[in-house]
Amino acid sequence: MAIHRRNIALTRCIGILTGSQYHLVFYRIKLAGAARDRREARRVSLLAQTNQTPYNSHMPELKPLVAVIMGSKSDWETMRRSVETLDELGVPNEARVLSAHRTPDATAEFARNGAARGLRVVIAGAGGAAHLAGVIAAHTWLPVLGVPIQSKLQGLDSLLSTAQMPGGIPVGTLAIGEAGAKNAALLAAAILATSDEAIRKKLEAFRKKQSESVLAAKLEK
Ligand code: RP5
Repeated sequence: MAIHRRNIALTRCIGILTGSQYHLVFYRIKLAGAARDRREARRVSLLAQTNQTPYNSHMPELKPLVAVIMGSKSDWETMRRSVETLDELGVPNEARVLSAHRTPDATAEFARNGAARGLRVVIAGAGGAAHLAGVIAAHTWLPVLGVPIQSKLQGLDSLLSTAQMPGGIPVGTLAIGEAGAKNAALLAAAILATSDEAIRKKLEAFRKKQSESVLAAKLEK
């Protein structure tokens, strides 16, 4: 309806234009169309960039609530703990490689669109100069959980780079390495569990099983 009204207004407007004004108006409309096409091509190419890893095919049948992002494919051995834990709790998730430094535009694009795509929590793992979680947090209101990857400096550089955010843009930072990746998934599930009963039940069952296995531990003499 709005488009129809705009077309009528445009036709009326064109009706009182001289020949050269008429061509100018259509030239401008053509330019706007070309700019729109360029924006769309750029959007598609950024998405293609983020879809290059095999990991994002995870649980494709459900809309992901949690995204597990990592700065490099070399982080996967750690970050797969997040995905495995989310899978165990039945939390729909996606995982992909995005780098704050090597793919800055695609990272910002992902962060800006995450909430509209239905994501509710982002887990970001990075090592060394680990700016990934902070950069994602800067572009979204979604809660961002940072996992410092074990690095050449034992992960201390990753921990400080992830945790030491300036006041105003928080990143919830977990432990270094695999424990952090696992706990990030548990914390993401706990955040979702405040409004999702099925996830809350899975989380409670996980805790119960964990307690039982600790109590059942037998020590060798
Ligand atoms: C970071 O640099 C990544 O998160 C990774 O932990 C680290 C090293 O990356 P690669 O050189 O192994 O790709 O951005």
